Amino acid sequence: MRIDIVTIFPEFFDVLDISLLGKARQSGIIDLGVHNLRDHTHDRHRTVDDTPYGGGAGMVMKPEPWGEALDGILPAGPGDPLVIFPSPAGEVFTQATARELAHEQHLVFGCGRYEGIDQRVFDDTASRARVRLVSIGDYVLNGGEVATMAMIEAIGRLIPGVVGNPESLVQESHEDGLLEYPSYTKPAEWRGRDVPPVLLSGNHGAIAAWRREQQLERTARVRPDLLG
Ligand code: 6GU
Repeated sequence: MRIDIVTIFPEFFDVLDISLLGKARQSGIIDLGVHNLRDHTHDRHRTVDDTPYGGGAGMVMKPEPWGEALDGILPAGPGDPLVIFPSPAGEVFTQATARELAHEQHLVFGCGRYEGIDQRVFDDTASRARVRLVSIGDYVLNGGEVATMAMIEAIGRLIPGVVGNPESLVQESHEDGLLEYPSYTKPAEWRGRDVPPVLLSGNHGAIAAWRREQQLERTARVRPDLLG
């Protein structure tokens, strides 16, 4: 998968060199390009924002640097790109979104800052590529960078070959619509706390039933909204 990111904080994405995603990049499963929006400005101050037409608080990101940056990225990648603009005004990103996006060949993330990006950037981009505005939850961040990082991690680990053991993907929170069951490892007793005896029983049917029960109990207690 090819991933391009447009941002005024390219250093933010240096951490994608490490961990599982870093390995996926080294092995060529993920091909990442990080682009500084300010490289597409042509004034002495490298200006990316201006005051809003119609007045109001804050600044709006100017369309020209965005247009030039995306002009360079969209035709260069493979096939039919999907452009994601992280935005608290977007559709909410879930595990289902991550699964869907893991099949894409070329994702482009446009990280806005300040009060937003000139609307014409979305409209112009939508005239030559698929565009989605995506939020990572009901709270406000200062910009799209942290949201992009979260989405790339959630999507990247679903790409075949990124997570070593594919079994570990199906056994976790949200994959079956429930929260994960509690996990234990050695020692069998620690600070006076025992591992639930069923897990030491060797009875695989009983273990599976106990884990399911734990998932249901935990989901009902913490996230009743998931049970519908
Ligand atoms: Cl994608 N962007 C910003 N700025 N804030 C958010 C968000 C995205 N998702 C939740 N809050």
